[in-house]
Amino acid sequence: MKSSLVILYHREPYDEVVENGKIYYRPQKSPNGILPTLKSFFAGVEQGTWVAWKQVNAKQKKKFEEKVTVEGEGNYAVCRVPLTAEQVKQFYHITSKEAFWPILHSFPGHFTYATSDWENFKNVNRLFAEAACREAADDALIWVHDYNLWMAPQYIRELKPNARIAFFHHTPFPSVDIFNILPWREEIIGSLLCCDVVGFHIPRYSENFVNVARSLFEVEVVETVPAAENLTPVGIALAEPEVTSKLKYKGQLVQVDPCPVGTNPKHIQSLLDQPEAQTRFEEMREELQGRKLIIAAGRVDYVKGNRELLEAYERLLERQPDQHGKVQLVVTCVKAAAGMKVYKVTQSQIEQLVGKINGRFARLDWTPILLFTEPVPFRDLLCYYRLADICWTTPLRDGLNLVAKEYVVAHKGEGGVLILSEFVGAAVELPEAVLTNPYSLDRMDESIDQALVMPEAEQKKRMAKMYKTVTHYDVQYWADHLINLYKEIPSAKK
Ligand code: GDG
Repeated sequence: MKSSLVILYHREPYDEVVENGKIYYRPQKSPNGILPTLKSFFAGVEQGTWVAWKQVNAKQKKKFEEKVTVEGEGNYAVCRVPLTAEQVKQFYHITSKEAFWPILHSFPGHFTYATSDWENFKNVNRLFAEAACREAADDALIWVHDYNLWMAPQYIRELKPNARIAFFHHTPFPSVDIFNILPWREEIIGSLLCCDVVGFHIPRYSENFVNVARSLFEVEVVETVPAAENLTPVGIALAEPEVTSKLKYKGQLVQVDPCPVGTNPKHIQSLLDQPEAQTRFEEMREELQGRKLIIAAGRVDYVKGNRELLEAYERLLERQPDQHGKVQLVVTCVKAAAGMKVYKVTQSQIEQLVGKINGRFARLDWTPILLFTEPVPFRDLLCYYRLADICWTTPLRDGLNLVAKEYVVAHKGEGGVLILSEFVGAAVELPEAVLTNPYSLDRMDESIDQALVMPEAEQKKRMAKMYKTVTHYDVQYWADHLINLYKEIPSAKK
């Protein structure tokens, strides 16, 4: 049976477990982030397909062309696009991360052209498109995720002209001057304009996309939404005076849709309610010995602002010796996949800084920073959130930032302070956070000082508002919004 919904995402949606020499595809043990959300789209679908890549050696290639299903999740199959180590390195670690990632995050100084292999990138994208089209019904909805599959929509359109194609960008989308640095800009935007819907987290990114498209092609703006009506989906005027919602290119309509991803508050709450979580929470509270807990969670990435955060913490300990022994910073900074050359420097910078700060200020009874470089189990991370007086989130640029929303959910609107960089998508939805500018040392210092002394009543007031936002505009809201939007795409293209 052909699939009515095909999702293209670079990661596989299961845990691969080997027992007695046999491979089992099990539902993920610790599901968090975006994967469970995307899988939930298969709920009302008779047959769906998920397409991801799988690194294999040349001999294994044939074997991985078979589809697999996840135990207990029978209404969709997973197609693996078998890629060699060299293809993965070029497509994912080099072209995507050394050329596209810095541009998307407005770091042109980090952009590297020489190492990119555009032809390999296109070949990999073509393999994804071919796998999707093999499985898709003629008018299926094919939903492509993120910049490392930028060229897939064009190949899908060539292979299946009647398919309904949607694309979602998880990253920021930069301004014209930055995006147009990419030498392959026409091909990328040309491919995105083959979609029926192109989605972004916030209007600033969708407006940037529209401006880039207009700078390169004869694109007609068919519909705009003024600020006054731009109150959806997050209930506040999302920082743009006017938002373009429909474009026309070569006679085809392209819907441009900003809608930020949400978290799953029910899942988070159910994990926190488990007796094991309660026990863990109590253990952590005891270990903390009455200190104020500051949590900073995320991945190793220069865009995430870890260095700026650690330097601000060092300045805090210099400026306020009375805080010694009274604050505890916990940094979960999950290291990048091996072979990601681009993150090596950032990782060693973080480790050195933590070592330096601990070396300067530690006492027998107090280590100022606890750094985890391996992922902490999600339930433990939620306990840290719940216990933390402050969540310190200071990316220099970030598409949305789920950590900020997870922290708010874990606190159930009952106090705690979220310090949030102005340059993350979530800042637009959460103006009640203590907004900070990670490029300004003064602003970074002021915001941590403000958080440390914020009266409980004010904490509760701000948190209550943010809790209302994140629980209303949760992942279900995002899913319903997109499902309704996709239903409106005409099923047969002219
Ligand atoms: C991309 C965009 C956008 C963190 N430490 C641990 C851990 N985490 C989890 C958090 C959260 C996830 O990782 C991080 O999500 P973010 O949204 O903050 O960032 P990216 O991974 O960069 O995601 C981003 C997102 O896509 C969605 O569109 O928001 O802007 O860059 O869920 O909880 N999880 C566990 N242990 C850890 O130590 N288990």
